[in-house]
Amino acid sequence: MTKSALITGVTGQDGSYLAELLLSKGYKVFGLRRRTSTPIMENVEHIKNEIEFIEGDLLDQGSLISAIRISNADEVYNLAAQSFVGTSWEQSVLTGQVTGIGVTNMLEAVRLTKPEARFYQASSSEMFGKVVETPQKETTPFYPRSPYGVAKVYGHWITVNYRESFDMYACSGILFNHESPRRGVEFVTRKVTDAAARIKLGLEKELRMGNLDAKRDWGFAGDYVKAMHLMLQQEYADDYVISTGEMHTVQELVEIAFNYVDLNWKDYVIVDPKFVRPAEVDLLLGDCTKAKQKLGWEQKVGFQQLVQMMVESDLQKLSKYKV
Ligand code: NAP
Ligand code: G4F
Repeated sequence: MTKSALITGVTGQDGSYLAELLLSKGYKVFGLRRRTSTPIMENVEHIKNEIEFIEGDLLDQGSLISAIRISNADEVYNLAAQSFVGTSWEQSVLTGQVTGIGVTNMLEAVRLTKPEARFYQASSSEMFGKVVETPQKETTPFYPRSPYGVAKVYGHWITVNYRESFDMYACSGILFNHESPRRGVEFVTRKVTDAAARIKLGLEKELRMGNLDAKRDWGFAGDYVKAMHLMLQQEYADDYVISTGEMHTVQELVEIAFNYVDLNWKDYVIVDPKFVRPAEVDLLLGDCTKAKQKLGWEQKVGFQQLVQMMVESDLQKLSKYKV
């Protein structure tokens, strides 16, 4: 029988890759989309006729109940969030409402409407924040360092709580940073690859950055959505860290991107305090042994290949504007 899935955040980076994956597996895919004055469809333009869109918002309980009713989803992937850490200091209340309470709104919609549906929550390595052990795994205590991280900790624990209280099949994927050509341009990887391409094409002269010493465990979004799907195909619901197990600095990211377009990054990059955060997460490094052993998940795309893929994509997108 055809399975159906509801994806919140379908227009985002992960939502679009997950929709592609589920469509390729024969799912009927429903996507929760916010009403916007101008549609934001770039990431799903190529599959928009295969997805059934339902208008709704994580802050509007009625629309979530309707979405579960309309989709009759066997699997619900809650990917929607105010997902940019930087903005979470400027819009801390909204971030708490959407990224935190929004998870309870979604869980309640499932519990009241189709409690047997399987539920995936997009938890984050940002919950580890000021890390208390390295590498970080499922049992590592959380120490969030931003309003976003705090909201994600709430979303994580409410998911565990619904699993334990109502016997729902609810999983949290604790995903480390994952990127792609579909990443929003405010995130550091895409900001750098977009700028390297612009500078190469004569469209920009410099790149203003924050903390170049921050270290992250960066993977490819296309690999990571496979883990989300695998988590909902197990006998029991559980939580899993998904990561590459490799850490790189922001400076290494900059070097790879600028080298790819034959430029010396030192000639263009300026450190600007405007992009330094009120509280920084200095390093994140994941240990995904559990996911490898229990889900059989593994990453395919390495860091250098990922950065080069993103620069190449930005060069292609921008080449028509070359001066
Ligand atoms: P993204 O590209 O920023 O996508 C976020 C999605 O959420 C967009 O579709 C956005 O819709 C939607 N959204 C925002 N507010 C909403 C609301 N109030 N109601 C309904 N939809 C709303 O994020 P992503 O990188 O794909 O990440 C997916 C999820 O994984 C997020 O929860 C993120 O926090 C989490 N996560 C991401 C990473 C990572 O490295 N990418 C790592 C760990 C966890 P619009 O298009 O209308 O803005
Ligand atoms: O790319 P970022 O903005 O990602 P961040 O803060 O790690 O959050 C991302 O990953 C989380 C998983 O750990 C997700 F949950 C979250 O939704 C999001 O997808 O910044 C990465 C690092 C930070 O240390 C930041 O301070 O890069 C540093 N950085 C240095 N200069 C910069 C910049 N970040 C941005 N965005 N812009 C800069 O100019």
